[in-house]
Amino acid sequence: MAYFPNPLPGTAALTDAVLFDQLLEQIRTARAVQVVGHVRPDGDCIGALLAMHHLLDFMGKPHALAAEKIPLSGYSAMTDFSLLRESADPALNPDLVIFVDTASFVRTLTGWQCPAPSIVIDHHGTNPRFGTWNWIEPRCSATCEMLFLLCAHARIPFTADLADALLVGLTTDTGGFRFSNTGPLQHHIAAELIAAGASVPNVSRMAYASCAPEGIRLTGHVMHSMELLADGQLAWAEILQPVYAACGGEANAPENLADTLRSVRGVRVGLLFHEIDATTLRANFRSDGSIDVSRIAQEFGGGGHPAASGLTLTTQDYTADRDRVLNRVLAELNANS
Ligand SMILES: [Mn+2]
Repeated sequence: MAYFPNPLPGTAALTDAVLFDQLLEQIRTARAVQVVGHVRPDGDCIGALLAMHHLLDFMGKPHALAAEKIPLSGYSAMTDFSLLRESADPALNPDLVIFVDTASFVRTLTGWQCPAPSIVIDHHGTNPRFGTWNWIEPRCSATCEMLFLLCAHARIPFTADLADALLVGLTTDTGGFRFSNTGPLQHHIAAELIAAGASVPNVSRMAYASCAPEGIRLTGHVMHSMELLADGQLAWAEILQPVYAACGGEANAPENLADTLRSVRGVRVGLLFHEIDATTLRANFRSDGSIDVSRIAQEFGGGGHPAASGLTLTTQDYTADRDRVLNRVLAELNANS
């Protein structure tokens, strides 16, 4: 098993030894820990939940893992994926809660009250720091990158399972090491994780080659129905209820479907709308970096990263609210042309 006693190049600036020791002390002195991720957990969130599971196992702490609406995905092949639950464990009686990759408390568990002091570990710059202890690091590409730093600091042995979990998050939140959040450090960490036993083919298959057939049809629909505005700087599409109904619902939609829209030449913002049901509109934003889409999402109650963000609206009029968001993006493009 691998240890990382020597800091990798670039980790020193991201490693706050005082804070890390404080967080580890809270875990060490806890009796039982509930770990919570965000609704519809993505690869980074599922990787972070399972990485926390391995860390807590190593520290001998009883724990439970929860996130709502876990999608049907290739991640189910990960070791101990079956430990994930859609709600908090009522029998655990935790005295510490750890939130991973959760940009806000409303994106956690419906109707649940946090029963204990909490640690928030997240890389979304829009995070309001809703925990008792907050480690928010927008310079990290993934929450799994943060957990790599924490585990390395704690001298946790990097088993193949832990390395796999962290590599899933690092791979998916960097878009397969293609996004602007990818630098030398992300490649260094990936190299260390692979050396520790992470499987690149398994991670790639789970993240990119486990799509439901209906998910490919949804991708085709988005590609086919895409519309361009603002002289080709904005590419947008929508998945309306009948399309979702025909394709088995949102659970079949591939993660990062909106990236497809951003990939068109000359596009600065890709915007994908989902008509989830009669009163729910969801939107995903992707930017080339020239527009901070996390600020726009935040204006509508959402959040995320400058180049990748999202929002969920309760709506009485889907089309009117969709156009409100579209016009807001068009205004931003005009103001920054
Ligand atoms: Mn993330």
